[in-house]
Amino acid sequence: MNAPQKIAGFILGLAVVFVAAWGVGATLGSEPAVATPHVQPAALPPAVTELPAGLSSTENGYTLRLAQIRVDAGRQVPLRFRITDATGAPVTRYVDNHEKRLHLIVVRRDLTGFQHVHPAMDSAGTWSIPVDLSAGDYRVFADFIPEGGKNLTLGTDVHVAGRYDPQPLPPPAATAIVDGFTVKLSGSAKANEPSMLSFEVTRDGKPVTDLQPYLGAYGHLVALRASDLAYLHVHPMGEPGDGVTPAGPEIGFHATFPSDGDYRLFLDFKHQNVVRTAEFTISVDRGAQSTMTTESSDGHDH
Ligand SMILES: [Cu+2]
Repeated sequence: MNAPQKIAGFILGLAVVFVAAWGVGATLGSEPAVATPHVQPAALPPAVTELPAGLSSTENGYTLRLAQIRVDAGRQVPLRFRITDATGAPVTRYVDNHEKRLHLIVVRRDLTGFQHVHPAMDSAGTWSIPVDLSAGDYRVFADFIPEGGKNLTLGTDVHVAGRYDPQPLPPPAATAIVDGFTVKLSGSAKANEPSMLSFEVTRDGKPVTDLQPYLGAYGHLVALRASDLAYLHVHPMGEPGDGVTPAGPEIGFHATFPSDGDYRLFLDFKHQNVVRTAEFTISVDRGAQSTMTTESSDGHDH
């Protein structure tokens, strides 16, 4: 044995002794002094080990690469990018997801200027789409399934030169108005628990019951964490033509928010061939951690 091996052996020995002692202590001490009767193991939130989507430009070998990371402000500015695989080659084969090969979300980092678009890809694997950009830093998300892979959302920034006046996040509100449509959000969200969000669409006080299918559902929802623009995968409840899902006025979604705090919701819905986006700020509660204190009202789901 050389010196490092001896030291390593000594440390390992200490560790074994320590663990053994700790085990004895834990066993001896597991009477009332250690037990905490109010906290039941079932009340603890499940361990969330995966980071939310969209925080990284590269994952599982796939990388989102913009042709330019600095562009000029303007309307219909061409945005070009590639998704490359582990060998550095552009990915040209994708699996349709929500009726598209790739969904591109562009939003300024102050959560204004949201755009959800579907770029076109050339045979070399370069995607392009015109987008509207004002001065500031934008987050660009590509949401796709590479052939033979799993669903990924990669995110990267594009910088737009000019004077930037960042907007404050609007406070949480249950109602959003867009182009004469009123959209009301109901449902509360708790961190690390499946949450149900329901949106009711009305116009001139009347329920809208002739929504059109958009991306395989009556609505498409993107949720972004305000603090870092983490991107949540949100799933619509039911789909057009399944015999049970109405074409409005209610549109329902499931989501699991990875933490408490503010999130911005962007609901796309289609009516008379126009897609509109209703935007909301939602404050997500701590959830499981806070339910350790006894709550008297149960079965309350509004
Ligand atoms: Cu899309």
